[in-house]
Amino acid sequence: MLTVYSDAHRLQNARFELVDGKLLPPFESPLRADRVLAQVRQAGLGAVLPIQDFGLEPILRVHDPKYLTFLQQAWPDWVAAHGEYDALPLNWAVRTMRHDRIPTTIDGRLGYYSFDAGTPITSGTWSAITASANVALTAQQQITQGATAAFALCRPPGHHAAKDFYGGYCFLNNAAIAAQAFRDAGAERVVILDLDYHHGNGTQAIFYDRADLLFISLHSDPSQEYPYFLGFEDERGEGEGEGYNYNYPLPYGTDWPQYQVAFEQALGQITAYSPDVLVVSLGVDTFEHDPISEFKLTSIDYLKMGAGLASLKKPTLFVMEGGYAVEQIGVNVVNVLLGFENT
Ligand code: SP5
Ligand code: ZN
Repeated sequence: MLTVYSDAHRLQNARFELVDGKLLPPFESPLRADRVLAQVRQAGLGAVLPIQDFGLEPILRVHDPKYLTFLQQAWPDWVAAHGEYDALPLNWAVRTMRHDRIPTTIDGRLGYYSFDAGTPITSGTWSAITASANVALTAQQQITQGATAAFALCRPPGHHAAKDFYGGYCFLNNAAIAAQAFRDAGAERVVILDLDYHHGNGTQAIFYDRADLLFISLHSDPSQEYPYFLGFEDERGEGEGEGYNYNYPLPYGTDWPQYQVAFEQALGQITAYSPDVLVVSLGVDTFEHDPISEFKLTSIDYLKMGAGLASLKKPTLFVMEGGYAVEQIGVNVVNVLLGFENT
């Protein structure tokens, strides 16, 4: 299987991450992608391709132009206001407050366009996130041109980012951008299966009213886990999209036998939908030793996950999302890909 990778991910390198009331060394660090790439090479998975630049057009098919302008300008605006510290929001428009006025100054704009304070904007964020989208688009193009599978080694991740807000380490929704690019290249039905530990709230929101994209997510129950405010079982899509959104919230402590029940149900739904192409939002923060998560999948379980995905026999684009156990992130991700290839 071919991998697409760009060194530009290193430009997203925050000094700290606000977590549990502390400013800690970031969980979402450049080391993650470095380790995955090293394992791709060590396992001899296949060629590693550089990115092509697709410009802003395919990104604008998913994201709001004003949001992109905000992202592009956020760092210089923040530095002019506060100096060279990582940019974080401090205010949000909850309930009774207004969403129809976009603030003009940087602190207000950070709050308007985000949903958490755990996602720092740095000097290199814009370069890193556009490169990450191009990683997904380059891999997408390989599949459109006939490859049966490809791995987009995206960093920063994307699935928490919606049309016009960021959060959860995500700014541009790489999987959604690639899925839309498949549609624009002629695919009629696309599935995004989100296997990250956290609900893919951004991806769900982007496609919620559409029947041309089936979104299925297996994740930790949002009643007790981030992102808290989306990802429940009763979210089934709206309008034309009704019946094309499925969530499988699972409890803390979920291990492979328990996970597998939901996973196989999802595979059945994907088969019934009969997509032209499958996009997998691949987070390995379901791992038993992940530092911020509560599932219990083992490294061997990821081989079974890959084999299950291969049984669908569809062109498959793997898009890297979360996973924070840096010692094992490479083995876990590559096990999914090897399990897929060797089935
Ligand atoms: C792409 C992705 O996986 N994003 C995840 C963002 C999660 N942000 C919230 C992290 C909160 C961690 N709290 C538990 C820390 C354990 N002490
Ligand atoms: Zn996650």
